[in-house]
Amino acid sequence: MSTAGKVIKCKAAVLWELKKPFSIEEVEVVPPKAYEVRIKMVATGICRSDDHVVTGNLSTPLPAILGHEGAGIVESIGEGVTAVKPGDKVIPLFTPQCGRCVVCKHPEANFCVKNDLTNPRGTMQDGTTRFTCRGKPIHNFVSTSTFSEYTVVDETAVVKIDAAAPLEKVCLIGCGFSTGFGSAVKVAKVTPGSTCAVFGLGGVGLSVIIGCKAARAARIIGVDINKDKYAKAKELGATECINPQDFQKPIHEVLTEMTGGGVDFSFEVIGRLDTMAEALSCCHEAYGVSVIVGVPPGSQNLSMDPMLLLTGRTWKGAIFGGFKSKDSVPKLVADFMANKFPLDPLITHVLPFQEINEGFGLLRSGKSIRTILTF
Ligand code: CND
Ligand code: ZN
Ligand code: ZN
Repeated sequence: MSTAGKVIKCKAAVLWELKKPFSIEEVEVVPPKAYEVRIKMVATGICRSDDHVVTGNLSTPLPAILGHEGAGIVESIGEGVTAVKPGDKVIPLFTPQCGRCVVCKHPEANFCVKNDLTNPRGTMQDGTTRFTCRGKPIHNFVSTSTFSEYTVVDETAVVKIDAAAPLEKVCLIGCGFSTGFGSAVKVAKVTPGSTCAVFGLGGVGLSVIIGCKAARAARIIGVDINKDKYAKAKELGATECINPQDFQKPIHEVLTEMTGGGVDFSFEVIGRLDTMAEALSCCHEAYGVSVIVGVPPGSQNLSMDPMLLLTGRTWKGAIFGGFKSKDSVPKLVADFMANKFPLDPLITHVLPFQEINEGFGLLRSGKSIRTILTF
């Protein structure tokens, strides 16, 4: 029996309050309005950005259904939707691509003005939400809300992918993989023979390493306080790994000495102000490029010595690896299908969706890289 045009009752993980576990609830998901798409989720990864919402580091209106790294199948479409049809395999896009705004028209930029990150409303483009639970409206999260059996997204925030793609793997292309990989190949533009330092060896940091290796960097130094992360980092291309806690001096001094003056490219993939400063300082004073990938704690500032930039360093940052989402995601899926990069090493755990709190526990304890929740 078709569900198109009807309210769907299904399970979703609702975050009612900060610093509380997710609550698996029955929610109502209303049909998509014009230019919207309702998706049956098949798999979703757990990214640290979702946890940043739980801790309060990343602000978004609550109660909300989080999750931004998913893949699913279109259940129904609203009026006027042309980009996808029921049955299509799709990836929701937490950075939309409307195709019409000044950012979408810019050849390099990807942070479409329709994003819900800078001033999050936690709604669809029309300012309302498609979820209710126990009679209350429940907010969306960054245009995606993948921690639900069904979700509704704007047509600008979803893209069709190869019908043969394994959704329980390519969901990582919805955030972690693309964010890390693009930060190396598109934002930093890592060059052959270069030296790179990657701060933070989680799912996103390891994807930076995959990107540095693909760009044929000669030396890739992983930096993490959890030594359990080193084996996987080396498997994916790190040539050495170091722990800041093993040294008496700041890690940027250690890296500057190890590399005879500083690395070519550094990446902060943790989300801390101190490591952002260390990553900037460890790149070469005359030509180093440092990229902020980690999401910093909200409303905190970092003071820095402008001399660090005056001598020639470049300091950048990007959302979603600088990729224009609609243009890039289907190509990245095709590249994965053509074995151009791996995703399997990033997946350490697979759990049924109902065990979402266990999945977050694995992330917080440093035991997982990516946990995939399956529906
Ligand atoms: P995850 O928590 O898996 O990895 C972070 C790693 O950093 C872990 O291996 C930690 O052991 C390590 N770490 C923690 N503290 C320190 C420290 N002081 N020094 C060295 N290492 C440390 O996170 P993830 O890989 O899922 O995400 C990484 C960051 O990227 C996080 O801040 C997340 O919010 C952000 C992000 C950004 C974007 C984007 O579009 N820019 C998209 N998604 C996630
Ligand atoms: Zn746009
Ligand atoms: Zn993410």
